[in-house]
Amino acid sequence: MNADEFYMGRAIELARHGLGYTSPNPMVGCVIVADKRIIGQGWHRCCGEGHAEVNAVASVDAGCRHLLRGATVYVTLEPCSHYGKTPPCARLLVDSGVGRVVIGSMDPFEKVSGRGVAMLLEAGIEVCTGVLEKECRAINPVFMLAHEHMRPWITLKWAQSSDGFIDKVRGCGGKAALFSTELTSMLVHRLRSLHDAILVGSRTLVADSPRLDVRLWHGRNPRRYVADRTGVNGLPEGFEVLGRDGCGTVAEYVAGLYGSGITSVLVEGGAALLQSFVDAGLYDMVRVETAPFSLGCGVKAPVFDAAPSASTVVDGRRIDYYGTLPWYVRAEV
Ligand code: AOF
Ligand code: ZN
Repeated sequence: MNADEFYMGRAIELARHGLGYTSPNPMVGCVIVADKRIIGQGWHRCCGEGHAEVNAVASVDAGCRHLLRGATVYVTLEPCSHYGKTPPCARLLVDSGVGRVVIGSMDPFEKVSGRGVAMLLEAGIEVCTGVLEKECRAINPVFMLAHEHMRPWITLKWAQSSDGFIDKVRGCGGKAALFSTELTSMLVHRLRSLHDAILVGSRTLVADSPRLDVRLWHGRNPRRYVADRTGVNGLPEGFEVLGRDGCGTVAEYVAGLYGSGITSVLVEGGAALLQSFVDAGLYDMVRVETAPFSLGCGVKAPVFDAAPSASTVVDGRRIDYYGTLPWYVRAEV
């Protein structure tokens, strides 16, 4: 590991502190080095607030500010060049007089995408790109995918009995079976807090009245959407409706969500809606929790044939993950 990689590694650690609070913005970390010492560091804490570079520059001690001139800045994502909710970071770095900027990954956001680097180069700053690029991209799987593929990251999630039934009540003579425990529910609430939106089918919503919030975890509640092609009666308040305009395929749901600024969606059921996503191949990660008992009857879980990418057992429940696991999910297994 060389010095650039060492300091970039520190910037990556800092970036990860933003988990759960930056979306739809990326997690970004920044370290400022002068005379082989870290004189400033920061990360993007929350969407709408200062970017990583702003926080890093602000953290430099009054007695060290003169060291900014000629300093090296390590940042996990290309500094922005646009006026969004905050002014451009590339301009801030130019005005601070830094001598060199080391960048981990480029920003795929169309308003930045290369313009941040151009702004720095025009000002005569030395720019080095691609340091720990893979690791820096991996901080933000959702942000990268959403901007590169113009659709939200899609997680499918369900819980089932050991004999593959998903439904607790209907079709089983009213017998309720709780697949999850308090601890595994907490993990689900954590997963919810890491998505911009939750999507459920309208019949599931009316039948189960799920709250779909993050009450067992600290974090942001996702926006709640219901897929309702047929105009089901009695939908609860607080849900945005998809599919009423005749756009009722999962691809159309996903396009509608992206159009509303959603960069990640957790699909929580019912079985038919989940199956449509599976059949369309529209998912990035799938989480299946299997309880250690059988139901014998009920609604069949989605048919999904794949080898898990990772598995774990919590409270006797097997949790299988399929597809791509972001670092903050891999940390759980
Ligand atoms: C950076 N450093 O720490 C972050 C960046 O609306 P704004 O002003 O918050 O801008 C959001 C965009 O800025 C976001 O889509 C992404 O392209 C970039 N995020 N850039 O230089 C940061 N969070
Ligand atoms: Zn910025």
